[in-house]
Amino acid sequence: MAQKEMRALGTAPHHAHEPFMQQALDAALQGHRGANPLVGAVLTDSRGAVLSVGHHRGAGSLHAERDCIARAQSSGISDFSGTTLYSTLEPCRNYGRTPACTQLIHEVGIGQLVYGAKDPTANTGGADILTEAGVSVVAGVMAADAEALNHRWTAAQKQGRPFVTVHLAQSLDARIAAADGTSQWITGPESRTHTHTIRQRIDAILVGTNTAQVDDPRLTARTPDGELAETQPLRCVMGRRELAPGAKLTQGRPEGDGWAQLRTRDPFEALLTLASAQHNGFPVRHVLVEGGQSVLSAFVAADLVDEIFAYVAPVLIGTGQDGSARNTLGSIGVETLTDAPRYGLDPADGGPVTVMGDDVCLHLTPKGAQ
Ligand code: AOF
Ligand code: ZN
Repeated sequence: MAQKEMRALGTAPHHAHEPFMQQALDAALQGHRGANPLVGAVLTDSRGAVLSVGHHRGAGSLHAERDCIARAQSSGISDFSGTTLYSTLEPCRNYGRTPACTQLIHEVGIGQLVYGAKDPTANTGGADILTEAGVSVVAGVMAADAEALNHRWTAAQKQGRPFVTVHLAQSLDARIAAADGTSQWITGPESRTHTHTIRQRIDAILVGTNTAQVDDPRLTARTPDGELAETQPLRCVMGRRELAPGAKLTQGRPEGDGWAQLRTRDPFEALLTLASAQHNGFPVRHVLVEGGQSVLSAFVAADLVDEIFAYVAPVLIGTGQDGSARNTLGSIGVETLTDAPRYGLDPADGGPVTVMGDDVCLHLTPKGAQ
């Protein structure tokens, strides 16, 4: 009976797999964007009942397939022979920060693999290995949705650069300071706490030399009580101007010891330099750009923004009496509205709109991505 049902599911048309793949896509959205893609997985038994659901929680944590299999195991399942594993991404073949999923899928004896998008990196080939190992493989189920999910991550991979998350903290009228330069604090403590959780999961944080001089930020990841978090990003400043001696981001250490200066105004060049740098034993694959105006504008103008967290505070600043204003962005090369880059609401990682204390956090990703 079970054998017969297995055969029936094994030859099922693509659309019969779609509800499970949709569930895996929904699970993937619970992860966060960055060094690794969003990936979700669902395990079903031979009758099509869902046994477990998993997702990837960012670089260094279990891949979605491992998470899903581990959850099934902890609910007492040990015989995987009649099961089908749905994964939004082709299972990885290589040992990266974590062991290869392909190997585990084979080891536990999963009968069938159904996946959405092919891994766009050199880590592809896992599906072929599994086919050779006797696992029945169905490729490309809801592939367009699975690819759209990581559209910008894939673009970053193809360009050989880190994924870029941008942080904007501004007044309702898109100001980052008042006429006299006062800027602390426009957004409230809840927004700043959220920023610090992001600082903990990135590889590098980047500001311009002007911000380094004017604000003298520490660029560390801190807990709400001000303690240093366990993992710290590489602190980076971009631009040619030399840092003031004693700038806080250096922590009094020599360049290369926890901080770096990228002596360029070209954001792509800065990213390529970072891509070949290591931090905490791994390549830099996720950068948080925090400001200021000229660095943010350069990244936007070069279409190098993959994700935005925009913290908007309900405060109006206007201009100085002379009309001067300190805005989030300067020129981004847009002279006519049709050229203005548009962003879509990002359903991943907490969703597109979150109230944080008195502020609203908008989570956005360029149009074309999901
Ligand atoms: C999967 N499932 O959930 C993810 C995959 O450094 P690692 O070990 O985390 O490996 C990262 C690479 O693995 C990443 O570049 C991509 O090719 C793949 N991501 N693969 O099977 C997952 N996140
Ligand atoms: Zn994997």
